[in-house]
Amino acid sequence: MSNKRYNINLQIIGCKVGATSIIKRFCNKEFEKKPLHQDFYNIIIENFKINVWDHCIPNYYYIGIPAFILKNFDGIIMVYDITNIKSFNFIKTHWYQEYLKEKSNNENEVMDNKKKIYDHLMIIGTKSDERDKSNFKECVNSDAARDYAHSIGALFFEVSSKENLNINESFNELINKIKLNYNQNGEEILQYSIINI
Ligand SMILES: Nc1nc2c(ncn2[C@@H]2O[C@H](COP(=O)(O)OP(=O)(O)OP(=O)(O)O)[C@@H](O)[C@H]2O)c(=O)[nH]1
Ligand SMILES: [Mg+2]
Repeated sequence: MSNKRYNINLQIIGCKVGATSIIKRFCNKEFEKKPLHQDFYNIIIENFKINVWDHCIPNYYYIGIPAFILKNFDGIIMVYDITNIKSFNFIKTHWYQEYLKEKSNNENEVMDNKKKIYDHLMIIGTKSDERDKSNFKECVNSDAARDYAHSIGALFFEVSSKENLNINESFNELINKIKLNYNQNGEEILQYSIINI
């Protein structure tokens, strides 16, 4: 195993749903009722430094995702609140559509400039601890959400930052998938080779 350290950059996308709490639970092993915003967090796992970026754009719901957010990350995590059906639908109608648009732009750049393509998407439904308490409220159906995520090739987890449920499992699965792009020494394997014709 190499003694170098490699970066894995993840971007979390979520507004008023519990996104920052997920990162804090994973990187800082803590939960706060009102987490303060910080642009990025990290945690070292073996010879990888996992950087998780948390861009807080309050009017996501109105303007969509700025292109820069979807570029050049190894993994994108889209978060909804299981007690807020609108937040789940928004992933389907907006964020995933923006992701597809940027992904296709990025694919063209990859061919031109050998830039890395991000290909790893995970959808997380958070506040799973609220499901039993929220019988007064309709929650996002787990099976339907999982089916949707899998239909677009995304990993899917329901988690609770408050109760520390499934947080490590979800990140580990995403990170392990991303690591398949690295060889045994932790060096990145070029995903695309350019062929001149
Ligand atoms: N019950 C429960 N509450 C949670 C959980 N995660 C976050 N919360 C609460 O949800 C609220 C929003 O959490 P944040 O992590 O700040 O959410 P955010 O999506 O980063 O919000 P903004 O940065 O303001 O857009 C806070 O009051 C948290 O305490 C969870 O797993 N369970
Ligand atoms: Mg936040």
